Amino acid sequence: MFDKILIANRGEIALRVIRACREMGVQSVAVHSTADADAMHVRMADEAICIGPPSSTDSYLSIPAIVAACEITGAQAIHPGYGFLSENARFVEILEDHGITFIGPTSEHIRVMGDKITAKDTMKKLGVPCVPGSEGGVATVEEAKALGEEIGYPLIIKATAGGGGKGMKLAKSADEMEQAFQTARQEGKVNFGNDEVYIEKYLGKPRHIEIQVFGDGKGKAVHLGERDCSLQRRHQKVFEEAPGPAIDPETRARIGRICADAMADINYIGAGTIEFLYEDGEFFFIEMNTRLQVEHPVTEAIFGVDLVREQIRVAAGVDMSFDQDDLVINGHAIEVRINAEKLPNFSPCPGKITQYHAPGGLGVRMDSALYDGYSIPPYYDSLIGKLIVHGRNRPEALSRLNRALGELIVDGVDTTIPLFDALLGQKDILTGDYDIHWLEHWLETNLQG
Ligand code: MV4
Repeated sequence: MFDKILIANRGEIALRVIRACREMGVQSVAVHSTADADAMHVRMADEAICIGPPSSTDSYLSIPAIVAACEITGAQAIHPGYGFLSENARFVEILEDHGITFIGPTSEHIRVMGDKITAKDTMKKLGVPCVPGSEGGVATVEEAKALGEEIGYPLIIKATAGGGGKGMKLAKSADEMEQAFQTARQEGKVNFGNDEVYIEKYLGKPRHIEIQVFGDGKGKAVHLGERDCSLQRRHQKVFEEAPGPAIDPETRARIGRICADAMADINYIGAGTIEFLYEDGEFFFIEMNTRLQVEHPVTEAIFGVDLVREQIRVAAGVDMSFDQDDLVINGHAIEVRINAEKLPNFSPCPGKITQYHAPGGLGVRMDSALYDGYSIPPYYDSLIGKLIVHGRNRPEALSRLNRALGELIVDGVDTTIPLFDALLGQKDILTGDYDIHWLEHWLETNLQG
C-alpha cells in the first residue's frame, strides 16, 4: 500500500479522497491555488502545498506544478478526483515517466475512451450494444446524406472529441444535414481541436442510464448496477438516483454483465462508467467515462462499498475487496447537486457563506467542503455540495430527501436548493417518470428559465 497520496483536486471530491486515505492509514497531500489557501481540503489533509495562482490552467491543471508537488512531498501516487486532469492521457504518461502511480485507468484506456469514435468501435467489438449509425467517422456531407438515405432521419452529428453537448447537432431531415454537419465539425475544431465527426440515429425520449464498472486490471471486472442521471440542464446533471426507476433486476443483470465482461476483456483497472441512452427497453452505448464520477455516492450507498478505497487498493496492486456475487443492492439512493447558482438562469453565484448547517440523521450524507465564513471563489465550478440520501425504497429516499433539505442551511449565496424543494412536489419526479428532456421542459414552463 502507498504511504502517501497527493490529491490533484479541490472541494468536496478532495475531501472525499482525503477521508478514504485516512481510513486506510495513508498520508494525504492537498494541493491548492492561492485562491484556495483557506479551503477545507487544505485544512483536512496531512500536508498542503501551493501549486499556483487562481486560474485552473496555472494550478489544478498544471502538470509541472503537480509533478513538482509530488516530488517535494514524496507522494507515491496521485488521485485526480473528477474533472481537471482526471481524463488526461498525457498526464498519466508523464506520471509513468516520473515513477508516480496514477490512481485510475491506463493512459491507453483514457485515450481510447476519450475519442468517441474509437470508444464506440471498441465497445461494439466487445459486444456492448451501440446506437445505430455510421461505422467510424464521416468525412463529407455527401457521405452523411447517403447514410441519411440508408437509415433515415432524425440523425445526430457528433464531434468525436465532443463533450458537454458541444459539437453535437440534430438533423431532422435531409435538408438540415449540410448545416448540421458543418456546424458539428466547426464546433469540434474550435472547442477540441478535432473536426472529426460521426453520425447516429437520434433517440427522441431516452433516459440517461450509466453503469458503474470496476476492474482490477488483471482480467477481473464487476458492475455495480446503474444510475439514472436523466435530470440534466444544459448537460449538467442535477439529480441522480440508483437504482434507476425504470430498470428491473433482470435488465440490470443483463446489461451489467455485458459491461463487466467488456471491462474484463480489456483488463480495465479502477472505476469507470459506461453511459447509455435507454429507450423502449433497449440500451444504446454513447460514451465511457474513465474516472470516478460526481454521482458515485448513490452507488456506494446502495451497495455499501467505498469506491475510492477500492480505487486506491487496485492502484497499489491489492485485490478488490469484492466479487460480483458480494454486490447486492440494498434500498434506494438519491443525490442532489447543491450549486452556488441563482435561479431561474443558474448563473454562478460565488461569495461568502454566512451560515452553513449540514443535515444529518439516518440515511443522510452531505459531501461538501463548505464551512461557516468560507468564501466561494469565482474561479472554479459552482458545485458546493452533494446531498445524498438512502432509504429502504424509493419513497423512503424521497421523504428523507425532503426532510434533509429542510435541515440544510446555506446562507450568503443563492443555491439550487429551492429547485429540489420544487421538484419534490412534482408527480413525475415522485413516480420516476422522466426522460432526458423532462427537466428543461419543466424549467421552461415553470421557472421561465
Ligand atoms: C444523443 C441523444 C439522442 N440520440 N445521441 C448529449 C451529450 C452527450 N453526452 C450525448 N447526448 C445525447 N446524445 C443520440 N443518438 C441525446 C443526447 C442528449 C442528452 C443525453 C443525455 C443526457 C441529457 C441529454 C440532453 C440532450 C441531449
